Amino acid sequence: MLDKVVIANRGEIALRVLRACQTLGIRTVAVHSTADRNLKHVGMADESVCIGPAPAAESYLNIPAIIAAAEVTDAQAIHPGYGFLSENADFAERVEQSGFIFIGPTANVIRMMGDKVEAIRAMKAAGVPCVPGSGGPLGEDSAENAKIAREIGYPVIIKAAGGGGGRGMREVRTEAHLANAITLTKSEAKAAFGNAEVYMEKFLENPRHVEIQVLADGQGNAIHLGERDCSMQRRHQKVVEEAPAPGITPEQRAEIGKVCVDACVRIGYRGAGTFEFLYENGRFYFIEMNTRIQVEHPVTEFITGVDLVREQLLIAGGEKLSIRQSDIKITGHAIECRINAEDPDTFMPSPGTVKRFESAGGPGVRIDTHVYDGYRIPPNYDSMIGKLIVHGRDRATAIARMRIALAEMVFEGVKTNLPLQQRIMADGGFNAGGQNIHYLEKRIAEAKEKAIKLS
Ligand code: MV4
Repeated sequence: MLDKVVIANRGEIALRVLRACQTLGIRTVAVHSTADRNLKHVGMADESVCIGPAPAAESYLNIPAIIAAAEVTDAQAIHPGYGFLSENADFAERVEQSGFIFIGPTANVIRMMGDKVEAIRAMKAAGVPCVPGSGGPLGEDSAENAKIAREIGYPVIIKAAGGGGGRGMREVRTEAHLANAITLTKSEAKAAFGNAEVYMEKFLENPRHVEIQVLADGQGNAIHLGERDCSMQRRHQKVVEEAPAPGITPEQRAEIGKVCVDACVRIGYRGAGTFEFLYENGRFYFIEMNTRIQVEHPVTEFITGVDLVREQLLIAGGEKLSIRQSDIKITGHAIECRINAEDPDTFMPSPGTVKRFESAGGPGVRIDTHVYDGYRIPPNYDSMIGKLIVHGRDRATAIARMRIALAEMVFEGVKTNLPLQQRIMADGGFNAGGQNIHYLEKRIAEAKEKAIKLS
C-alpha cells in the first residue's frame, strides 16, 4: 500500500485524487503554481509545495520541480491526473528512474500509445477492430499513397502519428487533393509534435464517439467497466458524456469489452485506461488509447459503483485487481455535464472571482468541483471549473435530475456554460439519444443563425 502521494495536477481532479488518497489513509502532497495557492485541495493536503509561477510550462509541466517536490516530502508515488504530464512517457520514465512510482502504465506503454501508428499496430495484432487504413506510416511515393487511398476508398483522413485528440488531421475527398494534404499534414505534424510521420484511414462521416473503460493490474488481470458515449462535443472538447451508451446491447458491450481486456493483458497494461472507438452502423473502430484517468470517469463510477481513482492507487501500490469481470454490473444511467467558466454563446473564457457558489443536491447527484465562495479562477488554465454528474434508474430519470440540478447551481461573478447545458438537456435530439459527433456543433450553428435573423 502507498503511504504518501504527490498530486501533480490542479483543480477538480487534484481534489478527486486527494479524496481517494484520504479514503485509503494515504498522505497527500499538493504541488501548485503561485497562482494556485488558494486551491481547495492545497488547503486540505497534508503538505504542499509551490513548484513554480502561473504558466503551466513553468509549474505543472516542470518535471524537475515535481520530482524535487516528491524528494523533499519523502513521497512514494506521483499521480499525474489528466492533461499536463499525464501521458508524457518521458515524465513517467524520469519519475521511475528517480525511485518513485508513476501512478499509471509503464513509460514504454505510454510511449507506444502516444505514437498512434504503433498503437494501432499493437491493437490490430491483439484483435481489436480498427478503421480500415494504411496500417503504417505513409511514405514519399505519391503513386503508392494514391493506391492506398483508392483501396481504402474516399473519403480518407490523414492523421499525424504524434497527434491525437483531434490535433493534426486532414480529410481528403478526392485523389486530386491527396498528395498536397499529405505534404501539409506532415509539415504541420513536424512543427507541432516533432514527428512528421502520418498515416491514412477511411474517413467515417457520421460516427459516434464510444469509449471503453478498463482497469488492469499489470500482473495478468484486467477488466472492463463498460462504455461511455462522448459524442456531444464542440471543437474536440467534450461537453456532455454518458454511460451506458444509448443503444449498445449487453452482448455488444461484453464482446467489445472482452477484446479490450485481452488487449490489455497482451500489452502488459497497468492502471486505468480508455479505448477510444468510433461507432458507426453498429460497428466499433478503434482510434486511440488514453493511458490516464479521464475527465468523464465519474459516469462509469456511477453505473458500476467502482471508485476508479482508488483502484488506480491500489494497483500502483502493487495489489492485484480485487474486482472480477463477473462483479461488474451496469446499474441505471449516468450523465455528466462539464461546467466551464466561459460565455455560453461565444465560448470565450471568463476567468475571475466566483462571488457566490451554490451547489446542487438530491438523489443521484454528484458535483466534482474545487470552486468555493470567493474562489478566484486564474486565467492561466483550462476553463473547466467543475462537473455535474447525475445517476438515475434510466436515461430519462438521469436527464430529469440533470435539468433540476443545473437549475439549482449558481456561479455568481463569472459567466458559465450552464445555459448551454440547460439547452442541451431540453433538446429533442439529445433526449432521443445516440446522436453523432457532429450533432452539437450543428445545433449550435443553427441556434446562432436564428439569433442573427431575430436581431
Ligand atoms: C476520425 C474521424 C472520422 N474518421 N477518424 C478526432 C479526434 C481524434 N481522437 C480522432 N478524431 C476523429 N477521427 C476517422 N477515420 C472523426 C474524428 C472526429 C471526432 C472523433 C471523436 C470525437 C469528436 C470528433 C470530432 C471531429 C472529428
